[in-house]
Amino acid sequence: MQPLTTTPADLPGFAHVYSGKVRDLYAPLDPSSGEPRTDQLLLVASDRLSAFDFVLDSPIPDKGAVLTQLSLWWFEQLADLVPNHVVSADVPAPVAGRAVLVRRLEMLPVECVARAYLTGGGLREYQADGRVSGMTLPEGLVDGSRLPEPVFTPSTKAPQGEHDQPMSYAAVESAVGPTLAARARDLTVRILMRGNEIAADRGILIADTKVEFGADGDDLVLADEVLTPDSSRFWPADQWEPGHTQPSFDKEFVREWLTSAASGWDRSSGEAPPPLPDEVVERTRAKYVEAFERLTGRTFTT
Ligand code: Q0Z
Repeated sequence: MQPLTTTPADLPGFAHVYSGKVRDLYAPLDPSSGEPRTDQLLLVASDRLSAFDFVLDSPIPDKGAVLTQLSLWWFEQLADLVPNHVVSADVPAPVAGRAVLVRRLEMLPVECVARAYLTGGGLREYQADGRVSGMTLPEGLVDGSRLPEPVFTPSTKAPQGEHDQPMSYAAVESAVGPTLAARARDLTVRILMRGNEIAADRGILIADTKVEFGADGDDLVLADEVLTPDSSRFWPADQWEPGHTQPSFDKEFVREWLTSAASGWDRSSGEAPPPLPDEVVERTRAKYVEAFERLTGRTFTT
């Protein structure tokens, strides 16, 4: 396993429980017993950046705060569609702005993905047999095509380091039951549609998104992060041109530099990528801030 480039913070009053590629999870400690609470979690977004399946050595300053603030804003925009897991954004000083205290939920064992445009794994399925997640799509679609309507393309939750596998809708029904499966599908699609309605005016296309739900009896609660560049593909609307890979709104400078001769890195070598030049770090930070400011209409401040 690669070492994490920004180490999870030591947070008094919290026990570190888990770290993903770019985020860290803590349990609040009960002040009386000192035991971890089982009803809440602290979700901390780090400044780590992943590219080409590697966590890079160069953190992107403020990335965790920008994504946390964007996710909190989206939860508000979506509040009439779905309740969410947020308890409070009042968090310890060392993680101020980039952490959220949340309700600990029984998570559905499914990555809920919706696609409005065809690319990535969905495109590969379509090229194989004209279908995505068992649904037949029109002929003639290419990388970046807008779909006639957004589709639900669930996947399995793969263990860390492995890739999620596409899952049929029937498999989701078997895993969570038909009622929750239908609710997860409808909500995932509506979240992406609402996201694109809002983003359309602001120069960003949201090609696809992955959301996570917790169950509260027969009701679903939106958890984790939502409609961020880490959970979704953001594309610059003015550069959208079906027929080739679209530039990423946030990671384009990183990908361009890492695959250029200047980086000296050979993607096929299996070696870790080198640290990013300061200019690439700064331009990438500016893209995250730009996404936040365009979408929310607010100024990003730390
Ligand atoms: C989210 C993740 C990581 C951050 C578990 N409300 C919830 N209840 C129960 N579990 C979760 C949540 Cl959000 C949960 N993740 C993904 C991993 C840092 C988020 F290391 N895992």
